[in-house]
Amino acid sequence: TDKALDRDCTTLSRHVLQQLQSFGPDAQDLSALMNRIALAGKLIARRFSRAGLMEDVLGFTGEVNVQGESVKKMDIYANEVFISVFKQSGLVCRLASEEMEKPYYIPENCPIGRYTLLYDPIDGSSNTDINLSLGSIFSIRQQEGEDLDGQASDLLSNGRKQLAAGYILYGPSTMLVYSIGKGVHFFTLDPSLGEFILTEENVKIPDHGAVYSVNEGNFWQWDEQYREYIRYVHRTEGYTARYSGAMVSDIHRTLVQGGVFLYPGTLQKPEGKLRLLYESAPLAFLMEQAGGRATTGTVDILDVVPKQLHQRTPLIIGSKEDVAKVESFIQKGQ
Ligand code: P6P
Repeated sequence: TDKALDRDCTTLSRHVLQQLQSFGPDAQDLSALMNRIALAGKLIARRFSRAGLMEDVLGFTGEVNVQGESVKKMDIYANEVFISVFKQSGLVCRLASEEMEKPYYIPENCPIGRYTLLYDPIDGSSNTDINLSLGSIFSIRQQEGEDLDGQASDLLSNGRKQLAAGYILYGPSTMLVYSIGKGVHFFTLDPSLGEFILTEENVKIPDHGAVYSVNEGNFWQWDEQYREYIRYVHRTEGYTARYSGAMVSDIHRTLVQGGVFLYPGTLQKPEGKLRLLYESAPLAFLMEQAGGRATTGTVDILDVVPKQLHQRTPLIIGSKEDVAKVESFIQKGQ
């Protein structure tokens, strides 16, 4: 049959089923789950595409979230999209989100051993009102135990427990990138079909890239060893800087072109700004699947066991040679 036609028929759900042949009955569930994530992505992408044309999409709500950050209307809308999409799914027992202090329970979905979705509904929401790219980040885990106290303490485990992880990038095109532990795969939304179509399979990050991605506005907030690394890339031929303000965009560029993204701890936030369970761990899962690395600077991100749901972490992520270069400055500084 026609190659282009074959490709247009490689939808996300078909790809997940192909990936999961050895998973048995779980394959159907995870395929259905990924389809619900795709639906959430389509709903959010549609809203963004009309943001300037509709009332009540852009701007702030006037609220402050559990992170102490001012909440954008799109943060709330996107959070509610994920809840609504999964309430009817029959697949997910709990939703843990950056926008909610406690997980959202869906008891009617909850035979033991079902899935939990951890997500950042809109990552980089500072880009909402200026029409720059941003993303949603998701991570899927299997519930362990009965969570009778409603504290979801089984989620406080390392990132290697993730069954699947990925992001949706709302950019010039809307892309969904995911892994279920069998490589990293890119899908692009074809609005005329309303489907995410496979555009790249088994993506591997280059071992080195020219780009370092960090907010240099924090330069004097960092420990000296990070300043030493920045002085090194400033004076060494072949490096250039890119920083978008939305981690999903910066991570996607890093995945495609190579390089390193870093958000070190600062004087105000020694533990870093980025959250572990629904930002750094899912992206670390993807990056390792693509042959890259992700570390706090001293420990692999996927080995960190959080003490609380919204725990933050320093993050250095990208090509293994470039991550190692940053680590070498950290080790020198210790
Ligand atoms: P800063 C967005 O708020 C975010 O969580 C990431 O998407 C982004 O990389 C980072 O924070 C930007 O933070 O302090 O550089 O503005």
